[in-house]
Amino acid sequence: MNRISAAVLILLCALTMPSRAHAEDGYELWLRYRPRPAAQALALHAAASTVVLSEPETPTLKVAAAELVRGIAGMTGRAPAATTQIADGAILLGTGTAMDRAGLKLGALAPDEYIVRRATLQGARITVIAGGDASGALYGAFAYLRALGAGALPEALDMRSQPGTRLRLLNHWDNLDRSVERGYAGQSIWDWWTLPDYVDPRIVDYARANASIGINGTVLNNVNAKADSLTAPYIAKAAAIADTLRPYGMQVYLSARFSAPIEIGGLKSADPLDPAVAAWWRMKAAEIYHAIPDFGGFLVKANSEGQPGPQDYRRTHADGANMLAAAVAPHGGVVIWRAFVYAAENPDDRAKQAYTEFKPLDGTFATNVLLQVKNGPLDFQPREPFHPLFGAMPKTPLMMEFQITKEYLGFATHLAYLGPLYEEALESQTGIGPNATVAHVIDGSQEGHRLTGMAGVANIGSDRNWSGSTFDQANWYVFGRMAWDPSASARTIAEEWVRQTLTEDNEAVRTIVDMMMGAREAVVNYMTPLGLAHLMATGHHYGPGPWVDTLPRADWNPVYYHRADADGIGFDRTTHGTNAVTQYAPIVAHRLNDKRTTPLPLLLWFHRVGWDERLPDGQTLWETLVGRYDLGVRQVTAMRAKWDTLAPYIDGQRYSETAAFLKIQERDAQWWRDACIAYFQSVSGRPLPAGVAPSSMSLMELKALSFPYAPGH
Ligand code: BDP
Repeated sequence: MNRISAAVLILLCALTMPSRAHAEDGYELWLRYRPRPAAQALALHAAASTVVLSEPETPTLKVAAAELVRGIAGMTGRAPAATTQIADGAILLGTGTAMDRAGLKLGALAPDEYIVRRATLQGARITVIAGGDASGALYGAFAYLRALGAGALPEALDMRSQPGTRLRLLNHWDNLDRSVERGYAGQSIWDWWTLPDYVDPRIVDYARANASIGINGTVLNNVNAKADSLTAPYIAKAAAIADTLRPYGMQVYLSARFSAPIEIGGLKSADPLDPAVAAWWRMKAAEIYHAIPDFGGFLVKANSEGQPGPQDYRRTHADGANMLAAAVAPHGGVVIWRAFVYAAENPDDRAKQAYTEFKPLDGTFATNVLLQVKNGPLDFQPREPFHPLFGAMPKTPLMMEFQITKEYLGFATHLAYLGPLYEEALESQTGIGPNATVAHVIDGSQEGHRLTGMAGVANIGSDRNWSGSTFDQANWYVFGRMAWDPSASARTIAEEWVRQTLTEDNEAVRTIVDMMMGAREAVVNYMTPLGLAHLMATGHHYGPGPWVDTLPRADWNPVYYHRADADGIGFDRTTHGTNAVTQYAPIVAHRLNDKRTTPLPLLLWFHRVGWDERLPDGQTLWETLVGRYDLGVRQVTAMRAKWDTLAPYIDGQRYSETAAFLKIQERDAQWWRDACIAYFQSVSGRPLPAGVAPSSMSLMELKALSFPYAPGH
């Protein structure tokens, strides 16, 4: 006992005190490194007493070592010393190559891959944290700390992991005035005004958080881009951010406005086949790489929602992408071209348009182009089927685009853990081969691509808690973990996050994980059950607007999506309707073309169903629909009740904020339910099923609600 420092004793005492003693504001995210139980802390003293680098220090190894010191100090009360001596209890940190030279036979490791295991070197029992490269070592350090945080004993550790995708990117929809499109967590964390002279230290914590979950790149600016981002002053600002992120293995990317050669280059055209345009982009790329040698590349939203693009010159998306790809190729960069396109002039089912445009281009893209496809064919709805492009473009690397920020799922105040949504998309069977899931398309294994990636539209802002709410941090977390392993389990990741972020009490963990796992389904139920979509109010997308039918474009109106009338509801996308089903592989199309074999959660996405038609359980569609709305409200009420039991386990600030947000969510769920039932009843003319309460507000009152100052818009 005399070897236990006073600090440890203090920490051990602290462990017996209620966790409420810590004031927590969420800033530390999942990297809290709180004191470990005594037995584990003691084991760590023995097994993690020093940190030794296997090779000369690089900026990345330096931050990896610093993180180990910080984490172990937090968990045990004693910081391991940095030494150069191999002795019992050392953590040897570095690349596998250096360790092999030192006599450890680790074998070849891929870039970003890591091994964490016990080993004997020079007669000493040590822990090895080895990476395929320095970033691999950094990921290994975080994996080690994560395992300890989950209760692992240091002697038992034996882990090896490599990422399933190469580009694991956040997409910030951040504007140069620091507003964030669809952002609900304050202002942009990029303070363009003071950059590059002042770099907010917070950016270091942003980088740490991302590295801890394997995110290795970030697109700094909105896909609805300003050309100004590509001017010299803004390149210098981006370079300052890149310098800060680089040690953490993160690369910077920029959204490029296709018409930039005209707007900031003085050219008359942005035609991708015009040699002067191509030359301008080559020059621009060289200028960027001069300032940011490891610049990742360009993300492009073209010919979508009014953005300029190659089609303005009667060129194809491939012409545009390949011209930019040629500009960044000499520097090792990529072009990430978005498939989120739909055109006002095109009267075809909007859910079909991306496939219609891109499928014929398969095989025509340059080798450094990735096509970034949203998880579903519409637009980040609470539930959509998987996007039919997954599996339909075998010659093109397809990158997944998820939305982490909850534009269509109640902003930051509604609790909706997105792990199940991501998991549902990733484990969807594309039908192009046995067990050919979307995850296997994304990770390149299905079609043999080495260039792979996943992007998440960030929910990060200047709010102290980064994401606008405690539980929205979990969505950032699960995105990173699933980008690393697209086949990972949403539940396992939720539990991992809860233990690091909120509490380790087993009962409380179970309760919270259950809440999280059911939350997205509750949102689906009170907003858009049974395959409905896009019933949100106009513009800001908060709250119900199923009645909206006045917007200039047909496919901006909720009535376009639900198509409810006196007979029934739903969008016929079968072979008798818009034929969208045939965009899927035949085996999938066949199943979705038939009401009886379409999964109930997607019924109205693919089919038009009469109000009185009976579903497999014997209830009519009308009864089922109303029942789902009621269920959604009850599910939120149940979440609130569960959260109420957790006060003893959660620190005051995060507990009460979540409690208040759940109250908002319950009120909003009721509002959604009331509005949708009242509206659909006005259309269906059916009486409310027995025992169902009428809406507390009239349809007229509900329609009159307006929120011109909703955030993020
Ligand atoms: C929609 C958003 C809009 C984005 C667009 C996109 O409402 O703000 O610009 O997606 O992904 O969902 O480009």
